[in-house]
Formats: sequence, structure tokens, C-alpha cells
Amino acid sequence: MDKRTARHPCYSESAHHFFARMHMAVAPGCNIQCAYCNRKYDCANESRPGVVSERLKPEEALRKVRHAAVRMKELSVIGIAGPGDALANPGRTFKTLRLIRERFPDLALCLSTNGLKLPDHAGEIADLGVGHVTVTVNTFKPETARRIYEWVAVSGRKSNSQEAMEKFLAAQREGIRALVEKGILVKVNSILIPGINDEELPFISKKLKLMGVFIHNIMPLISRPEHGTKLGVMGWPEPAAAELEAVREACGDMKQMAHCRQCRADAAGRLGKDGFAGFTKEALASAPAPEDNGAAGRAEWKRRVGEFLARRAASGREGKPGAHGGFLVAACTKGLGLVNQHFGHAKEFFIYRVAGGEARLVNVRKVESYCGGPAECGGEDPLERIIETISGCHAVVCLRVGYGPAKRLAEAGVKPVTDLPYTPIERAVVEAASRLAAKGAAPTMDESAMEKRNGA
Ligand code: CLF
Ligand code: SF4
Repeated sequence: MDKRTARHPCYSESAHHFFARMHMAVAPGCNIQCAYCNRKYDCANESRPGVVSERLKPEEALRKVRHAAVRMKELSVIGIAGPGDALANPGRTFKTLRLIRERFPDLALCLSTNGLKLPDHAGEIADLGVGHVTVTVNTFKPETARRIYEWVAVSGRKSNSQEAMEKFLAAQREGIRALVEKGILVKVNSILIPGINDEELPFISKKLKLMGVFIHNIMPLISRPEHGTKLGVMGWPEPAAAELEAVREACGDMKQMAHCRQCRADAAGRLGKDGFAGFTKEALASAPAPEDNGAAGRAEWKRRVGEFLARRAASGREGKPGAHGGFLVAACTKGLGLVNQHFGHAKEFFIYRVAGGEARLVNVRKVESYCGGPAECGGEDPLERIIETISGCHAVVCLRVGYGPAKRLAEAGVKPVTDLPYTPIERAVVEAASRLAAKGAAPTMDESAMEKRNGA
């Protein structure tokens, strides 16, 4: 396992079952305006980039980490992901990172940026020991950029001109190259915007690989009118899960991240399990900050995870039986990389494409929350939504499933598999696909949602 990613939940799919990140919302301002972003919208129940309950000063961020460090043994990464752009607020960002680095030398530092100011700060990022940087790259074409960015601030002026976009995109490329040269692991996030940059993404992915980018994270556009973003107000469509998965597969030459949860700028905990509410200024107001930096607890957790994974590997349970075909299999898990969750308790499903005996995670589909109060609820059957979430899958592996839901799943063409409890997820989904193949089930046609949309 790559030591640089073994404990980073975003850079390693395996690590995200065991380790946690915590975001410090110290960077409120931004130097560009993306057509999919509105940081004024704030909802404590919302999980998406740019959303934050409160903004912090560097000293408040340090205090927050001091509490989290003794409460969360699985904490391994401190990240700055907004709510604006980390490098549009360099004073606050670097002060925060310096304070945390001094007191918590074992925690990895991470930041995320639009890249405009990256060429100016790559040196300081490296000097501070930030090992992981995410840059959001949505296009390499200035004309596409003009549709995605309402303005970028170049030479002190906000502009949407072709020239401003050329400068912005050049800064992104220059910044990424500088980071790669310094040995920093670069992740690129790209927002999949149907009809704007979807067809560019396979080319972007290839080019990023050549540039030395470590991993590519293609995220679906979130576009709801109530968020007040330009695209949301325009009613721009969000990509369907199948479309996102098809684009990720088309970009498959480059290492893909498919387990991103598009988290908040004040997220805390393992991906998908957000504990930010326990660390607000109000929640911590009366508690003295612990002196212990929690390193012993984190070292012990790391040791136990290492032992657990070694035992699993030695037991042969990680071996993959030979399978075939392009089956799509969903899995329910509550952590540790095992099939260990009841179907009815799942809030999200890990979606694997199984082909040639290999399982590849292509998405984590969230079940839309269905309780919006009586006015919104209208008596809709929650099971319908769950089944809709895994539509297109051939099977779902889970710990258990009730008789009624199992019947409904079967009617929807999804085979429930419940006799692989506590099996490592990848092995379980490959086994489920093997059984489907043995029974003569037809694998999915490799249809692309994009092709369908384009009428091809
Ligand atoms: Fe945070 Fe981003 Fe670092 Fe991770 S998030 S700054 S790399 S520690 Fe992770 Fe969240 Fe997806 Fe980002 S799940 S939105 S990829
Ligand atoms: Fe919002 Fe980030 Fe875009 Fe700035 S770079 S406008 S914070 S999404």
C-alpha cells in the first residue's frame, strides 16, 4: 500500500473505511465565481462543497482540532476546503496550517483550491509539509471556461473575457506542474456539467495523467434552484448516476476517485458520516481544550487497522474468484470495508462494476433523504426511493433484508444477496456477479447515458 495515501480517506478508497478527515472553514473569500457555487446558502442538513455552519479564525481552528484529536482516534487528515478558496485567503490558510503542524505533527495536511493563485503559493505549501493538494479543473478550453465561470479575478479585475480565462487556465496548469515537481500528491476534482464539459472529460483525464496528477475525482453537478447558483436558477440538469458512472469509466485510464461525498467545508469524521455538529464553537464553548494531542490514540488505531488488514489478507478472504461480464452490483456497508449493513439501514450504496473477475467502484449513490416533513413527504413510499437509487444494478449485497423489500427488489430486477455477511466488499460483489453469470444472467450492455441523451 502506498504510504502517502494509506491514511488519506480521499486519496485511498480503502483508507476511507478506516480514517477520517476534518475541514477547517478558515477561508471565506473566493477569487473566482463558479456558476455552480453559492456560499451564501447555508443549511446544517446539507452536505455539499461551500456549505458551512460557521467560519473560523486560525486560533479557533486550532482549538477545534485540539478537541477532535482526542475524541476521534481515526482522524488522520486536516484539510482546508473553503468555504471559499484556500489560496484566496493565504494569510488565514497558512497560519492555520502552521499552528496545526506545530502541535499535531502526525496529522497530514491537505488543501483544496481553484488553482488561480497556485503558482504564487506552491513553494509555501511544500515548505509547510502539505502533502496533498486538490485543484478543481473543469476544462482546458477558455471558451468552455466562460460558460462555467461567471468571472475570474485576474490582475485585480473581475472578468469573463477569453483572455482572463486563458490566464486562469494557464495558472492552474502551471500550479499543478509546480506541485508535482515538489513531490506533492495532486488530486484534480472536475464537476461533470452535462452539455458543457462532459465530452471534454476523457481528454482532460488523459492530460492530467501525463501531467503527473495522482487521482481524478469527477463529481456530479449539484444544481437546485433553491441553492441560488447561476446554473441552479437556470434549471441546468444534474447528471444521472448512470451518466456519472459512464463518464468515470470513459476516464478509466487515469486512477479515478468514486467514493467522494462532496462534503461540507466544515466536515468532520469519516466520509459519509459527518460529525461537524459536535465541534461547533457553541458545542465547544464551555469545554477546556485538552493538552494531550491524542497522538497515542491515533497510533494505536493505525496499528489495529494494520493488523486487521493483515489478518484479512492472510485469511485469503481478499482473493477474487474468477468472474466475467459487466455486472453492476450494489453493496451496503457501515465501515471497515465489509458487508456489514442491513439493507433497510443503508443511506448510501457502493456501486461496483464487476468485469473479468475484477470489481471497480464506480459510484457511491446516496439515497435521497425522504423526510422533509408532512408537507413534502406526501406519503411517498421510502422503499421506492431506495430501489430507485440502485436501479440498473443486477444485485445488492447486504447483511440482511426483510421479506417485503426482498420481494420488491426482485420485482425490480435486483437480486438481494445476504449470505456473504462480513465479507470484504470487493470479494462479495465479485462473488455475487459470479453467481449471476452462473445462472445465465445477462450483463449490462455498456450503454452510455450520454449517448442516450445525445440520441446516438
Ligand atoms: Fe478535504 Fe478534499 Fe483534502 Fe479530502 S475532501 S480537502 S481531499 S481532506 Fe474528499 Fe470531501 Fe470529496 Fe473533497 S470527500 S469533497 S475529495
Ligand atoms: Fe465556490 Fe470554490 Fe468556485 Fe470559489 S472556487 S466560486 S468557493 S466553488
